Formats: sequence, C-alpha cells, structure tokens
Amino acid sequence: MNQVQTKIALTLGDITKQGDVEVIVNAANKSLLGGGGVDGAIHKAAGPQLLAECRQLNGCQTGQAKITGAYNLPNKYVIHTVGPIWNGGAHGEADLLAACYENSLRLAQKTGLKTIAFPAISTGIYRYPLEEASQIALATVQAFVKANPGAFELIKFVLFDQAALDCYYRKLGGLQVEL
Ligand code: AR6
Repeated sequence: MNQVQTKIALTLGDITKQGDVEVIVNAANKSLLGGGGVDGAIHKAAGPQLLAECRQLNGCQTGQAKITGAYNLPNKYVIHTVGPIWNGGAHGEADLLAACYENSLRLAQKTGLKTIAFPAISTGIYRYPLEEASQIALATVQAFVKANPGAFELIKFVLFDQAALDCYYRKLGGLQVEL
C-alpha cells in the first residue's frame, strides 16, 4: 500500500500568512469572540465575517475545538481551540493542552483536511511555560500521527519568535530519537 507520510514542520512566522495549509488553529478563549495575541491577529486578517460566524457557536470549553470558515485568510478553515490558563501545573493543564491538539486534529480529519498549522497554544497570554507546552504539543501530535498514519500530509508549528522555534527544535529532536 502506498501510504502518504506525514511531514511535521517547524517554521518561524505569522500564522495568518500560511497559504500552504488548509486550516490554521486559533488559540482562542471560551467566548470565541476574539481577543489579543494570535486570536486578535487571526480575526484581523480574516475580517468581520469570522466574528459573525463565531457568534453562532455559543463559545467553546477549554480543551475542545470548533471549526469556521477562514474568510480573508489564505486558508479554507480556522479551528478555534481553547487552551488552559497556566495555574501552576497541578490543575489539569497538561491534559487540557494535549486535548486541544488532539481535538483539533480529530476535527480537521473529520472535515477531510490534510494540512494544518498550529501556534504555540497557551504560551502567550495564558502563560503556559514554553518548555512544557512544546513537549506536550509535539508528543500529542506525534502520537496522533502514529495512531492515524497517512491522515495528514503536513502538520506545521508556526512559532512567533526564535526562542520558541529553538525550543521546538530541541524537543522534536529528542522525540524523533525515541521513535
Ligand atoms: N502567529 C503565530 N503565533 C503567534 C502570533 C501570530 N500572529 N501572535 C502571537 N503568537 P496567545 P494563549 C504566539 O497569547 O496564550 C487571546 O486573547 C505567541 O507568541 O496568542 O493561548 C485569546 O482570546 C504565543 O507563543 O494565546 C485568549 O484570551 C502563542 O502564539 C488568550 O489570548 C500563543 O499566545 C489565549 O492565550
């Protein structure tokens, strides 16, 4: 059988400018009505129709994901997921963050999408430490790829600064050795 391999890529940049993926993931809040950080950038680039569609969704629980159109973005869809607010790490944050990645991938797969880009969910305004968050992001995505071979062609992490990119590179190296 000719199984398509999933490429996992790391890139430095702005998630609103990733024309090579069908869907980008938004690090939203439970209202889904916009905010700062990557959420603000996505709404600004998508235009007001995105907010209009989000208003129909009745919010989203932490760890869950919902999908909308992408409007003026160079993608087909936006998946909105709500990361946990960091509160010391003993309040279920790790499971909730893993659920964001897992549920976003499931929703994309269910929609028939093969290419997806993630930001570093929860690592900005929600203060999740990057070391731990990047480990969870990469391990969750790699576990999904192993369990669903060929489901995705490209899973991309779009990191906003060099420190985040370096951190992901280090973690990805370690995980690949473990495989
Ligand atoms: N492209 C890629 N990554 C970005 C971009 C961008 N354009 N802008 C910021 N980042 P944050 P959170 C990075 O704060 O921590 C919002 O108000 C940023 O450097 O956007 O999940 C929501 O409405 C950081 O590494 O999301 C919620 O209220 C990462 O994206 C709350 O913030 C996530 O930072 C969610 O907080």
